[in-house]
Amino acid sequence: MTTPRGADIVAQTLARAGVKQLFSLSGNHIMPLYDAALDADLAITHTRHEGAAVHMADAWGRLTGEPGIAVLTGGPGHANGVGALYTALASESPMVLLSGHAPLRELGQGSFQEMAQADMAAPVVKASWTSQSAATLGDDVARAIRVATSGRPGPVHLSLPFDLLEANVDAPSVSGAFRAPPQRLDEAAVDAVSRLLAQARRPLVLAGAVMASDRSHGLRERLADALGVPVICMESPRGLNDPAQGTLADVVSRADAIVLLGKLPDFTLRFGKPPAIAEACRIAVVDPEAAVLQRALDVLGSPRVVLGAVADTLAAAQQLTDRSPGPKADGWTEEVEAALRFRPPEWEAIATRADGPVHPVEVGRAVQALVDASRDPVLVSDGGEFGQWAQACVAAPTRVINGQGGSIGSAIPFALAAKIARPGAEVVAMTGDGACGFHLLELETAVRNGLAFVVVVGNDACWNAEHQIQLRAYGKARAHSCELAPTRYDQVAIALGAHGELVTSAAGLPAALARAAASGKPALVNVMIERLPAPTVGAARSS
Ligand SMILES: Cc1ncc(C[n+]2csc(CCOP(=O)(O)OP(=O)(O)O)c2C)c(N)n1
Ligand SMILES: [Mg+2]
Repeated sequence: MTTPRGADIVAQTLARAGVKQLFSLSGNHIMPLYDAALDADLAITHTRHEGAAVHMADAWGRLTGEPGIAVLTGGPGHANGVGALYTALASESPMVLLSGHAPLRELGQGSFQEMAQADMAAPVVKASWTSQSAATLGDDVARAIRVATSGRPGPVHLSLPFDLLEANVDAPSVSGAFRAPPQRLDEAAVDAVSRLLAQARRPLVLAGAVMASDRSHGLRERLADALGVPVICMESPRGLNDPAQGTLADVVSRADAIVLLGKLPDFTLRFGKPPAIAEACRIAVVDPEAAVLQRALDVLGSPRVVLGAVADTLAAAQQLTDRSPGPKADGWTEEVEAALRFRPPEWEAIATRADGPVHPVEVGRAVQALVDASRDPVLVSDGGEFGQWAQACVAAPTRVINGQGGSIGSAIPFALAAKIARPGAEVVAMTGDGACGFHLLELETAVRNGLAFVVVVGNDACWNAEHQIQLRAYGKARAHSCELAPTRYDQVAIALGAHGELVTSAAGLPAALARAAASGKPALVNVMIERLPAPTVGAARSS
């Protein structure tokens, strides 16, 4: 056998870790990796923008629990991908960004596309570094995967200098595990958390993104059943005002005991200040990071925080499920479930004129029908006000949303990755017209790779979320520069080889969605919608 190159070590280490799929945009610095991918049997989905490749790796991480791998070229390619890492970080998604890099031997001499790549990625990843030796490239890759998947999962960046990828390696190091053992809650803490919940009258468990029903493989429901306590996963930058969670703010403000299970006490909880969380509420914080426990004490105040313990979210949830004293049955859980399900009753009566722009609730209704008719539906949601309507109106067992980072533009890459991860799934992405433009050309990637999914664009010809801020903050006369053209994104889709539908009335929506789903291609349904502010479900109930 010939002596392997550094690039072969990287590719074979990925293969040993179980990786089969890379998301990439090519470039000089990473062509050795493309070559090595052949022998390591790694498929490459080649995107049209580096940000899309990172979003795809993010969606892969969330949907499979295995790290998504993005491979970008050095310098500007890397820089183009960095912004998308923030979405993965905020959604606790395990993924690794491998970027080509100027050769070590030329650093400081003005090498082609030389850039401080690790420094650039550092603020939006768990760990970021540049490999320093070809012999230890395998260790670096193993460490990147281990860090991405352990504790609070998240993105990791590793820069791979070109000279290391090309170097022949006689004795590669093969140490380094791909997984770290989970951090378990100590038994005294299991007892204390169980007792706190059992003694409370209105207890809640608020969990971070990894406890979403699909990502936790139903552990969220099992924990709630075992404890007899509502377990609520918070994934939205709207936080307590997430319109997909009804009147969540109301039940959280009334809770007398809260366990923050991998949930940061951040802006989404209004930093726990009363009345968001009552002054008298007792709070336990279970988190993979010791630093978060300290932050929770500072933010929430020591008398309210009765317990802090380090543990991985899923491990702790499983321990609490196994040890729970048995369900309580006092009506509180039912009350909370009803609050989360609550939507303003007047939404049911919403019906738009036969010829007018469609109300987002009607779009949601039609998409829900498609979701309900599917065996394995995956809902993707993105965009400003339309994204909020989508999440409030459509429920699906598996969701990939742009998430707490609140960064727009990821819908089409997410849909693509979802279809690769789950080939049998019916993937439906709902996105605003502004957000869909970020990565619209990835429809060509989908066509090229034979991936069929449906993108529903809520087209209000506007960056409406920002337009609404202008209306609220500065008044109608000063609302400017947020208009978009009422663009025929459906025709763009057709030009790219995808299926396209234009919908200008609610009546035409179900048939257009059905044709899109049956087209066997990536499909874009361009729905001209009413330009409305995002729903405020909690406020609707109290008014
Ligand atoms: C990467 C990024 N850029 C800008 C923003 C600010 N932003 C949030 S929503 C929004 C408007 C989105 O427009 P569209 O997708 O059409 O949704 P709409 O609000 O019109 O329903 C903008 C510009 C952001 N959140 N993320
Ligand atoms: Mg819009």
